[in-house]
Amino acid sequence: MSQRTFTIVKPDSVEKGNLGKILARLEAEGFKILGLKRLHMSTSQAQGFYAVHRERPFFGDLVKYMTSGPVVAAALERADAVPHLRKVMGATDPAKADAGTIRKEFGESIERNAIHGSDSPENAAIEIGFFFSTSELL
Ligand code: FUP
Repeated sequence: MSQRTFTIVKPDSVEKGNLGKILARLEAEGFKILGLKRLHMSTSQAQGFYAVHRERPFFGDLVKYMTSGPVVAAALERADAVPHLRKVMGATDPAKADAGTIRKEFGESIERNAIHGSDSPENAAIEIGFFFSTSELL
C-alpha cells in the first residue's frame, strides 16, 4: 500500500553538491516527490524538529549543525515508503551503514550523515506537516 515518508537532505550533502545525486537515487528507488523545499532552518525550527532528542547529549551540536547551512526537505511516496527509505538510507553512523546505502556513500560522521528519514508513518505525517501545507503536496 502506498505510504508517505519524509526526508531532509542535510547541510553536508547540499554543501558538497550531492543534492541531485541523492534525489536521483530516491527517484530510482521508486519514491515520488510530492513536495520539495530548499530552506535554511532557524534554531527554533531545528529544536522543534528534533524535540524528541532534546535531552540527549548531542542535541545542541545537532541543532547547530542542522542550522549551519541550507537543507532540502522532501515529502515522498511509494509502497512501504517508511521502511524502504530507512533501508536505502542506512544506519545512523555511516561507518556502520551497509554498502550501497546513501549514508555509506555520502555521509561523513554520525552527525554529518547526509540525510534524515522518518522512523514511522506517524512521525512522517508530523514531519511533513512541519514543513509543508496540504496545498504544497502534489
Ligand atoms: P536516525 O533515525 O538514523 O536519523 O537516528 P536518530 O533518530 O537516532 O538520530 C537523529 C540524528 O541525531 C542523527 F541523524 C544524527 C544525530 N545523532 C548524533 O549526532 N549523535 C548520536 O549519537 C546519535 C544521533
